[in-house]
Amino acid sequence: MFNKEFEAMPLPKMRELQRERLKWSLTHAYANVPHYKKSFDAAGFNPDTFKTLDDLRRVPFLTKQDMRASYPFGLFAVPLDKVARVHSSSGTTGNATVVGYTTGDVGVFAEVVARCLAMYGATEKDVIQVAYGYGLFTGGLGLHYGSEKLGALTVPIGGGNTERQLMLIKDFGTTMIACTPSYALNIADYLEKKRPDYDIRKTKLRAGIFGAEPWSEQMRREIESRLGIEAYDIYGLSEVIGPGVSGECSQKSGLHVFEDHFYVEIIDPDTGEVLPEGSKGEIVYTSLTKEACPVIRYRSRDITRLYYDGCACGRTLVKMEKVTGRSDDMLIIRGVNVFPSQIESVLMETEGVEPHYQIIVDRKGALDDIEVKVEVTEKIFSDELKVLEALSRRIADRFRSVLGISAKVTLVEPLAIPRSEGKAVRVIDKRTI
Ligand code: DLL
Repeated sequence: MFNKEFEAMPLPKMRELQRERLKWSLTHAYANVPHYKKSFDAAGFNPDTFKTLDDLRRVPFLTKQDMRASYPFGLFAVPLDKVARVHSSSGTTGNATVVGYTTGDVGVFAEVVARCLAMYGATEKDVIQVAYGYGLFTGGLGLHYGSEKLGALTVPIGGGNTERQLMLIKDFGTTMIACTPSYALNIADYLEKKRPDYDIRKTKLRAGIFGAEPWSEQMRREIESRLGIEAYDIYGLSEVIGPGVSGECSQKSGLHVFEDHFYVEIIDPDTGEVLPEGSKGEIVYTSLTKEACPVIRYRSRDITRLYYDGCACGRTLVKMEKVTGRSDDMLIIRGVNVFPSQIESVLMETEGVEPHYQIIVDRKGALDDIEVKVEVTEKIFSDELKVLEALSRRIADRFRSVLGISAKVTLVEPLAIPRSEGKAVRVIDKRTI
């Protein structure tokens, strides 16, 4: 264990630690963030009255909309000169979610990722190739600092360029690769189709650190057998810290949540009621130590279940079931979070486009594939082909720059998209997970 004191802490001691830290976090948020002052006051909650963990139920939730409305720095609880880093959850539009970290928060981020890596059996002898995107996305830098904290040799290659990934695996003796599970499958496809001469089993690669998007047990088996490695799950979300909120131990039977930093509850997504132990529902997070950007009862929209029945690995930390669904319409396309409403706003600012569109998500080979069908006006549709091509290229460029995704844009004639009697069917997700 990377930090046995916390990872194997006796439960009564952990609950007491959480109680103390919760009190600090609530007080810190209330005193320094106008949003929390306002929402706590409106709910008649004063952190001074916080006594037991159950008192948290009296505290209002924080939603993604609240975070967006506070763009960019409205939820920061410390002055900007104390903020050492920012990350952002998606795109570059005004409604992205921005999170800040003090130097202390950056240290916690590295610590929780290092704990995950140690759970997967990594030590300072490992060579960890970080193939998550670097930049505003938390994946690249998150894994990077965690790997350095562990003392492993860290290879900051970033996402994409499969040929180069394969070259470094061989030349640098990479033992672990961190990337999205769909990219791992993409590497397997690439090897089969383009590099039958490259025997990945003859390299030192022995494990993968996969997350940022849902993936099934079936995908795990496929990755493990095609690449000849162990596939481990890493989970997290920018609002809470990034990757490293939880990770899988060698038992591969749920992800341990680092409860000394994150307090978790499961609620009914419709009523907001806290559900009894073991129930499936939406997981809600409260940060216990975050200085720059405390989150209090953040509604993740991720659906899971918590297990409090101990683990053969010796950790006492609660385990969460693999996340396989969400309670909102957020799509995760190749690891990038996209809301249909963001696609809509790009379309709405484009001249000649009708407010009728359909988003079709599928998995082509290993990678997510997205097509946006857009109705155009009669006038545009009867225009020359090159006018239509230029328009679809312009829309695709906007998707790339605003949302960070490459989508196929298909322009269709007026009325081509089926109208529905009730809610319009905007998204057709053909992926099985
Ligand atoms: O995806 C952080 C991350 C980076 C996690 C690298 C793991 C590895 P966001 O971009 O804010 O942060 O997206 C967070 O992605 O609420 C889940 O819906 C989904 N997600 C993340 N990890 C997993 C996972 C990063 N292991 C959102 N399994 C979350 C299922 C996941 N879903």
